[in-house]
Amino acid sequence: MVNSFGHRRTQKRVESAKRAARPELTDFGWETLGLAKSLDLEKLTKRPDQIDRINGLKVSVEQFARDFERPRVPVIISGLISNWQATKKWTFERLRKKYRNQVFKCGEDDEGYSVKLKMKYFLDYMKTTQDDSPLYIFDSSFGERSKPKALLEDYKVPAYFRDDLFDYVSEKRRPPYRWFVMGPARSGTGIHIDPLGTSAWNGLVVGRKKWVLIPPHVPKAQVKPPSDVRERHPDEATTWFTHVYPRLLAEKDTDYGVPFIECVQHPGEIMFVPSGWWHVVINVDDTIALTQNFCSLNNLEFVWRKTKRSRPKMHTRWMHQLSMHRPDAMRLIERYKHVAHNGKEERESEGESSDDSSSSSSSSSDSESESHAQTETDGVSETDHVRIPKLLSRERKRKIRHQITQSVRRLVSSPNSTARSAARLFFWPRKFDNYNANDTLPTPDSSRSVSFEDAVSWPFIDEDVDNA
Ligand SMILES: O=C(O)CCC(=O)C(=O)O
Ligand SMILES: [Fe+2]
Repeated sequence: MVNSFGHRRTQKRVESAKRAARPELTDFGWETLGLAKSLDLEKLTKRPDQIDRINGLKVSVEQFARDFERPRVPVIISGLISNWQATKKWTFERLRKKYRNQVFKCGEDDEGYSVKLKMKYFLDYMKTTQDDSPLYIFDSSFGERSKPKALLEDYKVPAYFRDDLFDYVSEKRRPPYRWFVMGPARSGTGIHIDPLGTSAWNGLVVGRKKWVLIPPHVPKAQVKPPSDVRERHPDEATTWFTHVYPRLLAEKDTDYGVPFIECVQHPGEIMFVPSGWWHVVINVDDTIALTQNFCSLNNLEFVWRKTKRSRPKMHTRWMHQLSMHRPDAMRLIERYKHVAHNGKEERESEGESSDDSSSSSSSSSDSESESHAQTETDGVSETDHVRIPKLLSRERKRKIRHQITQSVRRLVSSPNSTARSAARLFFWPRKFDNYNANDTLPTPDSSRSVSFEDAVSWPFIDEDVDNA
């Protein structure tokens, strides 16, 4: 690496951060693939956007919940960032001045410890990097450190996302939920589903991000880079955009094509990522953003189920707090506890606890679960990291699948409007009408369809069944 950096120590600091964060690249090299030259990011921005856009000043909180959050429809929201101080204060120059000696997390080492760089070194690096998949600041603890804490003053959680039921978990125990995100072009986040069934919003202050979002029912094998290209940059956005994206485009109009939404997010816009959706993001320019994950009444079912299974101790404390402060949430949870078994209402706890109780990891220690969730949340594919409690017998898997299928069948054929709208999560929202549970499911351009059995294999169910 040539030292053309503004600070004398940048090279040394960056090299040591890189060795810690990506030791596997020490021999292979960071620029070996030549993506700085060969990957045409501008070209990615030329494709037509397919996402809904709304003006956040014109859509009420209730409308947003009804039209996007509950049916789990991704959307880009404009109009809600222009009054953030961040639009003035988050320029590379001003951040350099204000936080020059503050460290920010830009990776994680093999033991799960944060790899950090001072703002001044990172900015130096960012300006000049030719790395194939550059370091990326993804810092979830800025709000707990005396100086970086000031960043909290620079943005405001949009009203749509203000009710976060994880606020009832102590700050110490709750999973990481807000990130200051800054990185050069080509940095980004590989394909993943956000942890614990949460949804996310991502407010972009500087630069453009290219997004691809894939519905929850699409199986992991369809969206992950193939193993032969996973050698060097397995989980990086660049690998996805060079190896998976071309395939999805090529197969788009075939009957085996994967449905997806692609779009470019511009500065001033907020992306809403509903729970369960796969997504992958590459920074087209140098970007600065703020993202938060949350649990609301509208994704509670997913978050509750996941938390119960993978964070049992936190779940118990959370339930205690919710029962004291949020009867509305508790009423919903009572409902979720009943799932359909062959048309009969039954307590779900029986099946779940028998799995959990013999678990070798998920209920073994709370601190294990804590660090696990941290890894999950740091932009890594959740399903890669979920540890499966025990090997499930083939018969048990079959039973689980059957139970799920039955409960979803019941859900989609229910005349009750809430259930019907929940059922929309399996399809392309606007196409849902008079659905017959025995049919195949309409997908985006309705030239393709997904079989019912495929549609019920949500990632959060598959990870239990298939990874076992
Ligand atoms: O801005 C990005 O890189 C996407 C972040 C993301 O998807 C996440 O934090 O889960
Ligand atoms: Fe994400």
